[in-house]
Amino acid sequence: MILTDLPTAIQRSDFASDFLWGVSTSAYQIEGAAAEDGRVPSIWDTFSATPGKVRDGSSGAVACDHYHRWEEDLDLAQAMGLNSYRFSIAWPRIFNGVDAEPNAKGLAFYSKLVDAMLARGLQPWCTLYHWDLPQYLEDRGGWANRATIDAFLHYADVVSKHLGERVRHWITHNEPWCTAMHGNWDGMHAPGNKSLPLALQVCHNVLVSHGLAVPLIRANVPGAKVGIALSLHPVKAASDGAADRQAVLRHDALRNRWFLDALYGRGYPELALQLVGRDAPQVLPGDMEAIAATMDFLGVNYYFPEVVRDAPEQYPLRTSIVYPQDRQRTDFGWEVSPQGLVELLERVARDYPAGDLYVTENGSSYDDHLDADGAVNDTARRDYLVRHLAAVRDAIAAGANIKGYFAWSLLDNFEWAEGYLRRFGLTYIDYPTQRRILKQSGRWYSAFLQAE
Ligand code: IFM
Repeated sequence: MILTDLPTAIQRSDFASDFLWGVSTSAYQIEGAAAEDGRVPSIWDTFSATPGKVRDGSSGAVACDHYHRWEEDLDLAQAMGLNSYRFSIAWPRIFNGVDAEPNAKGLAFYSKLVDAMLARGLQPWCTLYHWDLPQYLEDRGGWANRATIDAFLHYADVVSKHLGERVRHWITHNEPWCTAMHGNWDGMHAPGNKSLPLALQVCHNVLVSHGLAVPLIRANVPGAKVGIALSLHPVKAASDGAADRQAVLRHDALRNRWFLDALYGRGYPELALQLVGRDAPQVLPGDMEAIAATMDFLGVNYYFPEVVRDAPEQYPLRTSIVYPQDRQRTDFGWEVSPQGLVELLERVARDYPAGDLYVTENGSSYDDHLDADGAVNDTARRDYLVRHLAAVRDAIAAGANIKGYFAWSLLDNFEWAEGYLRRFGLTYIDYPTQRRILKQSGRWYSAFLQAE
């Protein structure tokens, strides 16, 4: 069946029959139950409790109460017709101290969650680190301390052994740019530091922990596919001028190539190293080889392109992000550019050809409201979804090896420094009652997936 009321004619049969259709979530953003069953504080509990850090003063203490409502949430994902589900493990539920034994209750929660996914025909995609570092590790220097690499490997070892072959797809880290740069350079995220050298060291250590985890997970889980999810942005020049076009190269070198080049065995880009100079991270012998561990897939998280201009006064990139007036934007102010996704996927497929590609996040934030009849008519998000699926289809037609798409997100949730002010869900959460209401976008995705 072709759905005729769509802005762009698109149907599931445009994609391979084994294409993965999913949604993404993360532990701190949805689970709540922050002090239950032995969970200890993460850096996000500390950060949220610090006045002025989260815009509406909220935290993930309750969030979507998914820790108690997980069955309903997985039922919803199944009813939508999805065949995969991306979630993350809360590290502070698994270990409550540096030398602690694994917390059986924490492991049991994810074990039953994975079993419930499998029972519903949802392929589990497990992310090990989606920003909720245990606070006790931050107290010892966090990701800047190489001991955290060892702690991560121990955590990855325990979790991958416990979940075993029930989980075939593993993502080590979600968006290391955000972990490193928002957490430690601009300070917008936990732990809220403001130091470029610190951020670059964190970034490096996170990537080393990724690379060392890849063979470890493979050894524990026969047949495991292991990758990472990067937040990538096509970078555009603010003008046709030569200076702005050079600015694009500098911005791209740190924003995208820092990760891609290193992961694909080319080391950190020379241009980026020149720009950061003495602030470059300490790299130990063997680190770059570890980071370049061959992955089975790359996860691409895409939201919007970045437009930059030459800005000589800005250290270290000498670029500044600009926001042209003439662009369509979400209510969050992010540019809506499906073409950006086509270009990004084509570029990654062309320049970094090894392994499969998955869009592991893509979505939009609008200020939704419940209509009088109890519906949420988020037509703009529905259109965003349709147009970005068309972009994935077009990138595949151009030769990119894309095997799946995960919409961000199943539920409205705790949007980090924005608290609950931003809604990204295909499902509306009425926070006072915790009622779940599938939005128009979610209903469209479901109809698209279940069309004959
Ligand atoms: O909510 C986040 C998610 O945790 C990581 N990627 C971007 C999303 C929207 O900002």
